[in-house]
Parts: sequence; C-alpha cells; structure tokens
Amino acid sequence: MDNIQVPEDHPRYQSITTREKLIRAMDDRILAPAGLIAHGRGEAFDYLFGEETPAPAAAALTAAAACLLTAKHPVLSVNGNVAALCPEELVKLSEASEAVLEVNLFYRSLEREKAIEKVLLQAGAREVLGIGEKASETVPEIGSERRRIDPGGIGRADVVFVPLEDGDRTEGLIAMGKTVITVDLNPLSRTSRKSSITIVDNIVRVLPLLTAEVVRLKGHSAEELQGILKGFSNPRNLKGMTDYIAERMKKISFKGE
Ligand code: PTJ
Repeated sequence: MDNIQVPEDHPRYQSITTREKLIRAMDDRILAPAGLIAHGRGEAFDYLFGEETPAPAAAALTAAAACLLTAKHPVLSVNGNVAALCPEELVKLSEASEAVLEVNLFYRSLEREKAIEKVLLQAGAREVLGIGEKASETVPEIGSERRRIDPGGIGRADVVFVPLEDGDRTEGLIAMGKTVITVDLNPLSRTSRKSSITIVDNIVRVLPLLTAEVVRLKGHSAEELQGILKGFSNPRNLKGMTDYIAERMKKISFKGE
C-alpha cells in the first residue's frame, strides 16, 4: 500500500500517523489484521480519557514498577500491536527492569514471530524468547496459540507483563501462580479485571512512564517496595478509572437547551 502524506497541522495528525504505522506493520506481518480492530477499540477508550494519562493510572504505574523490581524472573510478553507501536520503549523497559522479552501471539505463525523478533533486535534487544520450537511449554486450559510459552521465559517467570492481552491467558497465567501486569485502555475488559495490576492508559504513554518509575524506585528497599504492593488494590484502581470516565463525561457533555 502507498504511504499517504499526513499534513502536520491536521488536528488528528498523531492518530492518523499511528494508524499508518500500524497498517505498514500489518504489511510487514508484525501486526495481525485483527490488531487494527483492537487498536480502534483502544482509540475509542482513549478518546474518553482525552488522550491523556488518567490520574488514577499513577498508582498502578508505581505498583507495576515495584512488582517488576521485586520479581525474581520478570518477563515482558510482546504481541504484534506492542511490537508495531513501541519496540524501542519496550527494550528500554526490559533493560531498566532486567526483564526478558518473549514473543507471544494469539495469531501465531513462525513468519510473524520472526518479524517481531527482528523488530525487537533492531530496537536494541539482546535476546528474544518464544520463537518457534523454543516455545515448547503450554499454559494449561488455554485452547489458543497463546498457550505456547518458552520454559526459559514465561515458563519460569514469577511476574509477567502482558499488555493488550486477551482474558484467557491472563486467567491461565494467574492459575499458574504468576503475577500478571497488564496495560489496557478498557478498564472493563476481562483482562483488566483478572490481572493483578492493570494500568489503564495507552501503551505508547505507559512504557516511558513505567521505565521512569522503575528507575525512580530502584534505590528503594525490598520492604518499601512490598509496602507499595500491599497498598495497591486492582479492583479499587479500576473503580477509580470508571469513576474518572463518568466524571469526565459529565464535565464535557453537551448542555441541553
Ligand atoms: O499479535 P497477536 O496475534 O497476539 O494479536 C493481538 C490482538 C491485540 C489482536 C489480540 O490480543 C486481541 O484480539 O486483543 P483484544 O481482545 O482485542 O484486546 C486488546 C485490548 O487492548 C482491548 O481491550 C483494547 O481496548 C486495548 N488496546 C488497544 N490498543 C491499545 C490498547 N490498550 C492500550 N494501549 C493501546 N494502544
């Protein structure tokens, strides 16, 4: 497909440019076609937040950073949407948190796994797990291709970061005793509700904020980090998010005559 020139003064410049980036990623086999639909759903929620990080996300970001820092074997799971949108930021988070990167796809094919591995290596990753036969273990009770995990990565992980996920694997990973951190613009999704820590915000804004939070908390003691985790409640944070949307809707709603 030909690239279109988006005028920089277009009021939706950022949104249109991101869409173009995703379309190109689909042509390169990084993004699954359904990833475009998932993105549209995310954009609709982002509109409700005014395309800014909602205030209650701060507590989830801090808890997620504390969780990554207290983990023994943290893993960042990468799907097509995240690889297409922010590979460099993902690598930066992996370096700051000493977490390994593992490709894990719903629409799994060796071609897509290799395309995503390539994009991560180009972004500076030293190693990418989960490619082909390396994903030799399975998450029990999951029927989809997402069940395949790398024994050296998600298989042995105690904390798994699974942004833009579907609910099934979140439940499967939790049932395996793992702590799951997710990023989802939809606070009502099954993934959001089932995860241990849900950051309700756009992945593009979350990754730099989360990396900065990991760096900020690095000098903190294990007790302080545990204290942060004890003080965080995911259901309470999600309620904060839906209340935030309701309040914002009231503020911006049209005034009837
Ligand atoms: O690359 P694959 O093969 O693993 O496939 C990935 C997709 C995303 C297609 C697959 O996981 C899927 O179908 O996901 P869902 O069930 O549509 O869920 C994606 C969730 O991510 C939705 O709740 C969206 O609101 C949310 N979302 C989409 N874009 C963003 C987002 N959340 C944060 N930031 C975004 N940019």
